[in-house]
Amino acid sequence: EHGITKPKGYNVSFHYNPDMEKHHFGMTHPMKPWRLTLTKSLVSAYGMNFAMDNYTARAATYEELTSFHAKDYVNHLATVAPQPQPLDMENPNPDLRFNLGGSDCPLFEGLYNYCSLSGGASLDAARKLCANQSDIAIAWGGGLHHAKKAEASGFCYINDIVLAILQLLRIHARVLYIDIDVHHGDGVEEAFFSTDRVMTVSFHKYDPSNFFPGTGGLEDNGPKSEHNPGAHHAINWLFETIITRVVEKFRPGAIALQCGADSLAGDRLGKFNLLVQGHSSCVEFCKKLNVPLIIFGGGGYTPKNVARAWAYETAIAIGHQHDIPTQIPIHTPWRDRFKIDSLLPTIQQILGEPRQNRNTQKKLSEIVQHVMEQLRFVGA
Ligand code: TV1
Ligand code: CA
Ligand code: ZN
Repeated sequence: EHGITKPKGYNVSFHYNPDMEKHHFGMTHPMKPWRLTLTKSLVSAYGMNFAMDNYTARAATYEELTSFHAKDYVNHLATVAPQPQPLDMENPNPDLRFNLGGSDCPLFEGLYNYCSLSGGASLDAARKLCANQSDIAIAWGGGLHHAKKAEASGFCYINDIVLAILQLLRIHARVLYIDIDVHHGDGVEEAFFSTDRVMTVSFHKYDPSNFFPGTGGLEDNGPKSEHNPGAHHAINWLFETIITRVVEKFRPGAIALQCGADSLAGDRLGKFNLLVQGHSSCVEFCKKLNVPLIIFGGGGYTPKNVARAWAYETAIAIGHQHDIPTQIPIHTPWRDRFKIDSLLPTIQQILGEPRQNRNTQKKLSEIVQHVMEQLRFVGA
């Protein structure tokens, strides 16, 4: 009697594999694949699965992984032995092949399986869009935006987003990538630096000396060469104003949206101020653009908040955000883990005292101004 039904002629697909959550980065590591279990439990408790096509994602094949990643890197990932003990920030490993085995990217049991499952879900999602069988395809297990061609970085080993965008490019002339994780989407940006068929827009906290990965400043708009068609196709930072103009100029055939939930208030790593309402309004905005949309997860280090955001964003995708009760259903597994029984807690409930907004109006208009100038170089 949840009243959640499927809208006629509008398809949402949900790509998920419960095996992903069984993997552990280590006790003290902030990345908890278990947050996907919590997300799925909320999505199911609300009955949202009745309004979508649900798929158990398969693992990406070696051929699929090497459609972007270097073979020697993927071979190493497939064969390397797990570390006997994970390292932490106090005990770094001085000799890292492919940046693997340090504190950020530990070599844990089943790593290759974890990577292939994340990649497989995002690839399945992309293929549903390409086959015109979904209008919105969701892969919360993906969004691992820091992974490079032959290097792990920032909790990311395989860049499932790049794999998915490469699929979308088979069908679509131009793909827009948007990234609302609190960190800079450097791996996706770098992968498409020299093409004008993918525009990457990352919103993030930028503080080169104190915040990972330190890239993604305003001047970082793609290599500035007359002969590089990728120039001016990487713009960072502010949502509606910017995305509206970007879409007008770039006219993407599909949009790939990374929804890292570490930009939410109360995140263990992010230290940002967004409510689920603000974070998810980005999803709502992208949905209204009426372009095939693929949605990925990403960061998010306070599992209860991650689950709230991704469940609410799933509700937006299926168009039920206004008719679901904001009280978390009684029969939700692990309901006590949510502490506050609302799906949409207030800033007072999360932080007590809200954080000060240290972006000045002047700085914000400078950013918009700068982006608008860059956009003069984009499109026909
Ligand atoms: C083990 C145990 C690892 C505790 C890592 C926070 C830990 C961090 C840990 C951590 C941590 C980072 C750096 C330092 C660069 C390194 C999924 C000089 C309490 C997409 C990745 C952030 C974010 C990496 C990933 C960052 C994503 N912050 N405790 N590590 N070196 N790494 O700063 O964008 O969300 O913090
Ligand atoms: Ca970002
Ligand atoms: Zn992040």
